[in-house]
Amino acid sequence: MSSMNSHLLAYARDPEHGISVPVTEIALEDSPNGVKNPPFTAYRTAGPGSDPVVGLEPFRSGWIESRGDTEAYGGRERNLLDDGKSAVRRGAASAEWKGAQPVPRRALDGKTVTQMHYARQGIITPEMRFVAVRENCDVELVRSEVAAGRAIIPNNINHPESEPMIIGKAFLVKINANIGNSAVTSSIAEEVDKLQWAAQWGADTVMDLSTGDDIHTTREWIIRNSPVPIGTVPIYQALEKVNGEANDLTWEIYRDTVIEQCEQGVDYMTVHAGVLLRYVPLTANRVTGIVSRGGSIMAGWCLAHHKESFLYTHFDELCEIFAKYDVAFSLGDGLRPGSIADANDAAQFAELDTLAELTKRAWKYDVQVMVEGPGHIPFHLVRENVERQQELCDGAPFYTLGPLVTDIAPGYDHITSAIGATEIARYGTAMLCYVTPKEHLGLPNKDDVKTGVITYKIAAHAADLAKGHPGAQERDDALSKARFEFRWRDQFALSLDPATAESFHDETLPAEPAKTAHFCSMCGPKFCSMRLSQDIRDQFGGMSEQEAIAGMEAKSTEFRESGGKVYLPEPVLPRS
Ligand code: IRN
Ligand code: FE2
Repeated sequence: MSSMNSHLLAYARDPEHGISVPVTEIALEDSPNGVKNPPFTAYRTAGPGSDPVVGLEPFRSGWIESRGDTEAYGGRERNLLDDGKSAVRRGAASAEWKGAQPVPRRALDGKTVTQMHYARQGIITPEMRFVAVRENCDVELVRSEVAAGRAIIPNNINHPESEPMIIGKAFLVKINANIGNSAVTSSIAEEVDKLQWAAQWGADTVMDLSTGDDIHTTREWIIRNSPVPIGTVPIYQALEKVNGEANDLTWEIYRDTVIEQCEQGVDYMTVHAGVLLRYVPLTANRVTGIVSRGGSIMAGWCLAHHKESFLYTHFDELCEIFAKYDVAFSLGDGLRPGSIADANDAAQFAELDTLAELTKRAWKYDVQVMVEGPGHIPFHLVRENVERQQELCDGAPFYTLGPLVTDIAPGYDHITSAIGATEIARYGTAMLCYVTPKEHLGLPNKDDVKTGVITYKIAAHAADLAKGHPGAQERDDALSKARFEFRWRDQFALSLDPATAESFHDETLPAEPAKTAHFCSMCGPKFCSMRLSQDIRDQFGGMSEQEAIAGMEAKSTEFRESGGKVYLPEPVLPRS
């Protein structure tokens, strides 16, 4: 039996309010002394699962409609350009799509439908209750953190399939996985598969960074199948609409792209509105210049037109749009450092000042905000980043890309960045954007996505432990107990990647009896510290000190008389 089979879909409930939250229940074996181990309940990002061509059930629709502050409408005519390339109409989910074609909703005139708006009125929404069950915390903590802007619940009213989750430093540290096709690779089905794969391994949100053809349809399928919030960078699609000519971008093209994505159900959008014209020269002497894609598009536009960025000058209109759908800002760090040499420089911190100003502007509209951060930062300069952001942005959630603490290990940048990510999360970063082993080298494949997600689960969890987050240690304790009791299957099942743990174990000891054996092949049967300490407990438990000393002397004599060898040959196990 594989240890993954002991992972079951179950529900944690708030019956009084009719809330059911999918969780993963991990069945455990009995301890050797016969004591039962109750199943372990783990936070679940994978949702209930869906057929890609049908999508998930829009279970939040009733919550949204019953508030009476939204209307269904036909959707914007999105035949934006005459070249036909960007024409997008309703029903664009493609011929193979078998699910319902959702009709977009928006706030009624004069209404704001953001979770921040409700929270500030003292209203507790079902979304907040869902989050409280998930986080195992008081719903008032959820409401008050959202009201204060210190946490966000990204859930566009047009993504009713998504399970509400919260990003904020008072809660579990979250991770984001980036997926997306480029012009040459992967199909729609492959992208949906990547989404489900990332969510299965623990991505709390997924960003669709698709460029190239079918961008609208790919995103439609991803959203309809996504139990986690979906983020995008709309400037990428806007750039496609002007055939890659950054200079041809206009506010109108950008705005229409944003509305198109709001109607589809994108939950948060990266907006690089802090790249101001006067900051661009600050990057001139950098080792790696501007490494952000969105940042370089906007810097190029500002220079070409010698004008302030339209994202900055039209920011209030963006806030009005986001307030109608409950889309959250992820204020992009377009001037983040792309090398150790450029860390914490004038350009980076100038942009952060502007992101702080924009955070407060968005809050005036009750629009939810998180702030993006770096990048490449040496370890000793990491902490300053989050402390500065928290101070300037009045506690708005920080969302960082790593940071990588060295530049010298391409191929291993999931590791160089997880080191920085752990440190930055420990001091209050709320969400970590994963980095895969392919960073700087190529488009990640499925294996890279999994490696990135697991690596970042480790970073996020290590930070939860360091923060003393309530309950964070329960899984460590359950796994360690299983390890000490030689419940190998439970040890695999409780691990972040059961299949890998089990296969590594089985590489040397594949036989079924080894799944309960009191040793593994690392130290062998006679030199297993866990086994020895269990023997000690068995022999000396309940003894007086003198009895114990006498017992140990007897053991030491036995050890010397038997030849005094630490390494003895491994016994041969029967093969199954
Ligand atoms: C996160 C923090 N800083 C940047 N990120 C992510 O990087 C961002 O959310 C997006 O997924 C990705 C690419 O952003 P650029 O290169 O366009 O800035
Ligand atoms: Fe980089």
